[in-house]
Amino acid sequence: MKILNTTGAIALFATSLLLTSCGNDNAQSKVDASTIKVTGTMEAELTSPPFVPAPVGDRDAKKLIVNMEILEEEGTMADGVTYVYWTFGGTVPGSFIRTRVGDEVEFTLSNHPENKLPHNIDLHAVTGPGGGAASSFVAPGHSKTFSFKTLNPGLYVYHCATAPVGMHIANGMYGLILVEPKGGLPKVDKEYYIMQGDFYTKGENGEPGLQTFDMKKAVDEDADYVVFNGKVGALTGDNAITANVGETVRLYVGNGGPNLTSSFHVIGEIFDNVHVEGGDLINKNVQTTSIPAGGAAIVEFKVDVPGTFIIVDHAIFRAFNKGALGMLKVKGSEKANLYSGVIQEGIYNPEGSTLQSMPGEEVVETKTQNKTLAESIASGKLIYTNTCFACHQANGEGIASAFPPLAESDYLNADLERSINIVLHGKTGKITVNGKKYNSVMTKQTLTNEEVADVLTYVYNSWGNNKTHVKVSDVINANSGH
Ligand code: HEC
Ligand SMILES: [Cu+2]
Repeated sequence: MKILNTTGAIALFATSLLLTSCGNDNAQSKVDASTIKVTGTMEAELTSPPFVPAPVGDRDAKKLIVNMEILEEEGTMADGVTYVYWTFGGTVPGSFIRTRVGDEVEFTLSNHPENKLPHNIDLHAVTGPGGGAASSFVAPGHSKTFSFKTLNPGLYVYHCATAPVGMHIANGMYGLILVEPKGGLPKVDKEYYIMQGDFYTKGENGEPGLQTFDMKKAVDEDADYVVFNGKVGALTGDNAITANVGETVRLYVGNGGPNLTSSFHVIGEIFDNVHVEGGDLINKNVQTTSIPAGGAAIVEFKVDVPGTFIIVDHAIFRAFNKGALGMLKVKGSEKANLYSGVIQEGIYNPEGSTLQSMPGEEVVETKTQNKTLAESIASGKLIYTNTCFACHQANGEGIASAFPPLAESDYLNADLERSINIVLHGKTGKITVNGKKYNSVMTKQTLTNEEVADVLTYVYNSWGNNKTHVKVSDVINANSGH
């Protein structure tokens, strides 16, 4: 006990020393950076999300040429929903820029001749008026060049700052610029680029067709979509980011806003390190990190077990109802000592196996066999709301690229036995529903045969499906392979 205490005290003391010396270093490196000499010129590699350019490593500070093109173009917001995005480099978020401290960045911003509006760029990594905005205002068919020296290491947001600023940001005009310290950030196995943004459309979430920007909703901060990397499903299914068991993953996470703060979280992972607000302060063992609009964070964690890890804004309705949901797929062998999976499954029934009630209360007789269609549907609806709703959504519409629809599902209607088995045993692997591919995981649902019959009866008798009345005997037969 005593020994432990002493160690703790030494550790504390050492940490405080470290912190103090770090603080000094920072003050120093800030002063130093302006005097760092550049040697040679190189063109910056720019990448589209979720990818980032190669690390700077131990290269010297250079004159770094960045050529960024602004494009206004129609893209997909969600299944059946399109939107005219304004972009830096053709993607939302814009191209990732990677520099090191002391670089002299020569930045050329070109506004494509087919664009309709003037734009500019404010880089939070710039020390200078408007972060460059004042020198980069550019009309369609023109380009502007300005240069700046990177003085502070960190992860910074850039965005358009042309009036109405909120509207330019809301249409997707933001991205990240990383300024690595001298010698670069520590090496990791996988690095990815994720940026959250909120979108405001004339139609409600999911309303099909080309949607235009809604200024009133934007002012009211009443977002229709909250997404990672510009659209629903940018990081799910086949677009998921990947890693292997044992690897260290570093995520450069930004938040373009325009309005909402992100409660960034990866379900089933703990961030070993978070560079808080993208700066030098490192917090350890973090569950959820807060990323303000116009801010960023670097999160790092080692992936220890295989599986699909869901990336969310933990303001959770945004994840399941507005699109802020991504996936990290980790491959490798199971580590039962770290995570067992289900060891045993049993029935938990604290009231005993028969239905009980308080004295004086009338015992409602539950009919277990030979329910009418209407009774099955009514009980199935309750089960659906408690069990299936979170993924397949209120009207069986599902979530693009993540959860297939049950409404007018060709897959569901084609094969009753297969559907029963999916509900009984779960489902993983590639399937195609109404022409769209899914490759995800439906967990096993813990339901009685009767509940399976009822919930499927409800599903089959809703949303344009084929009106099958599923009986308990169908469930028993399907389960035994008949
Ligand atoms: C945790 C999320 C989740 C829950 C809860 C869930 N499902 Fe699914 N479901 C999925 C996913 C994901 C797939 C696709 C699996 C794949 O890609 O292989 C799927 C596939 C299906 C399919 C076949 C594909 C289709 O669209 O017709 C049916 C039928 C289905 N689920 C019914 C249900 C029912 C009924 C419930 C409630 C008892 C339910 N699911 C609960 C996620 C879920
Ligand atoms: Cu703009």
